[in-house]
Amino acid sequence: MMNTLFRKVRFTLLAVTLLWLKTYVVYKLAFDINIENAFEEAILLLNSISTLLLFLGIALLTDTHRNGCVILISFLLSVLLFSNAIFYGFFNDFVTLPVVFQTNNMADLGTSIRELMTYKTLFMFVDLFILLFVSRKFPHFADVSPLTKKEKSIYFLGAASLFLFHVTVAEVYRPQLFARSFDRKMIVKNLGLYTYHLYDIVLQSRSSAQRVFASSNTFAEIENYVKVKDKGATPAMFGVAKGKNVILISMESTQSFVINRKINGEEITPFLNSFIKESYYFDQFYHQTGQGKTSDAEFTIENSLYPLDRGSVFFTHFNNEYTATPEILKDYGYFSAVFHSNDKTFWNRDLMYPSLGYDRYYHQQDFVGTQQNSVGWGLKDKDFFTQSISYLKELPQPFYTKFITLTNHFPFTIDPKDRLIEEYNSESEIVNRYFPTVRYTDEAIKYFIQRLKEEGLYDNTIIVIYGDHYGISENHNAAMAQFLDKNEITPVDSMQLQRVPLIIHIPKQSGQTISKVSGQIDVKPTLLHLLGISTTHSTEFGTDLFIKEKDPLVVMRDGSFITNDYVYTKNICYAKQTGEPIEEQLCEPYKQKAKFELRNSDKLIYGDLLRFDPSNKRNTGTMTTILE
Ligand code: GP9
Ligand code: MN
Repeated sequence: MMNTLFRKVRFTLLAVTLLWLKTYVVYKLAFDINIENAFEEAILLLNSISTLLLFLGIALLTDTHRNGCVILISFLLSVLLFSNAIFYGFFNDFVTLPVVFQTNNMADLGTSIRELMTYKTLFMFVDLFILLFVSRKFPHFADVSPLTKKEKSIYFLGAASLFLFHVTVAEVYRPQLFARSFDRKMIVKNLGLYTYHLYDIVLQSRSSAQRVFASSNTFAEIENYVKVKDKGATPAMFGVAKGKNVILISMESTQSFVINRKINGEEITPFLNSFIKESYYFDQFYHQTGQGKTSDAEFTIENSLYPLDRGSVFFTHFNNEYTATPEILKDYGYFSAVFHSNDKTFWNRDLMYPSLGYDRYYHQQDFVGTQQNSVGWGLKDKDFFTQSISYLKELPQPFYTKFITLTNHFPFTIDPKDRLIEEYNSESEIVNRYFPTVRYTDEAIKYFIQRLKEEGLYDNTIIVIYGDHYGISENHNAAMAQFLDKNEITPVDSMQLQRVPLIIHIPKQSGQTISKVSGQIDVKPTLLHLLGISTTHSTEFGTDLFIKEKDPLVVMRDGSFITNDYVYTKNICYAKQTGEPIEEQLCEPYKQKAKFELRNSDKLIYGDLLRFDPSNKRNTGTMTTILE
């Protein structure tokens, strides 16, 4: 009987084998999965077999068109694999369901995706041609006679047992695998890409249910947690910028390693280097973004909450109730606006900004874009600032405004005539091109500040400049090691590379460099305090940057963290000074705290709990207004 069964399923098994091998090759070529020993390599090699047997087994349930069905399922799974490879090349991460629904972002990703398309992409579909060929030329091999009930049971019981066996081995080897949904690399490495996607579907349904079951009690619990955090302000700084205008500048993909550095003898950020000298500069400030990139930075900076571990909050929870900075400032007579020259729907901004309390969003349609003044996804930064200024000077004051730059975006292309410094010389084209685009944005900001002075806005405006997230991913470690003059980029170096500049310029203050370990989550309370607004009764996870903290902790979205003495990343505790691994126990208390922080912030978002905040008198329920 086994013989007849084999004859009936061998075409399906051929498809499984081809896809299995292809998946492994993609694991090795497209994803950066860290393998520590032969056992891990074996897990990686075998992890997709059982799910592929189950998925492709669906074809065995049909008798007519069975081979077509096998090829169709292979094709769909190949598309999934292929999308992950492309997405990974760009975001260094795997696709999640919320990301798939961000399709209106995908159109704009065109230029970046083309950059990632190489000959490798062709190879992605080679197995399908083999299957087509076999089914046509060797109909005898591709036998489609129906399986008996018993045969079906044997096939599926076999595949399901293999699946259970695999999940058990993975869970024993790496306990709490399912509890760490934010660690996608870990899940793919141990359970395989296809099981990961099944799990992602489970997560999605669970998070949708959370809002329905959330209650004001959960909010009270979280509020109690947040209350015991340090809500204080430094008396010397509280209210120093009371009533002043606010300008936030989001610098695309700008990391701290460019500050005060030169290539080929030339400064990369000459303007910022000098501006820092007359501002408060935070040189141990980290981005905390996840898959939502720029939008996550915006979210964290204006809400003092963590972004989510999957997707962008701008997409998944734009309808929630928030108490963001623009909304709070409304009560103090501020008018708020955002300036960004990309399509208004990118990152779902047109729907999210009203929920954050913004009065106006100046987007692509408000700017005049031509071939000459645009690059990549929108206006060149300098033209963006030029055109924005004419709107800005007409705004009612005091205003709270945010300017999102764009030129320094992957793949870092620039008009040769805008190139103020030479490219770098390393094996990575991306790293080489990065420096001239950063240099360009630096010049654009210099020009903007100059224009603010000319318009008489500079002296009554507080200016906050921040880097949104990394621009150079770990895929370019070799070039980065060359740039930083190191033998290699260690895990601790990688974490240190997550520092982004934060500059706060307060009129008539000379500022200073502050080396407190801090993150984007700390910006909201800091800014409110500078404007003389207390945060005692609002729900923030961050701490005022001007407060001296004994033991500061910055938590990254993937659960890793940094303190004064330790760096915890990829499940290993390191001494920050030496970069050497140390006893896990030293990181343990922080690890618990980090987990607790993320869990509480997530609960708040998934449950839409700020709707229960009694101090949130602006509670308006569901947001329906769309800003034009
Ligand atoms: C797009 C801009 C860049 O509007 O904010 O987005 P990113 O890809 O950096 O998140
Ligand atoms: Mn960005």
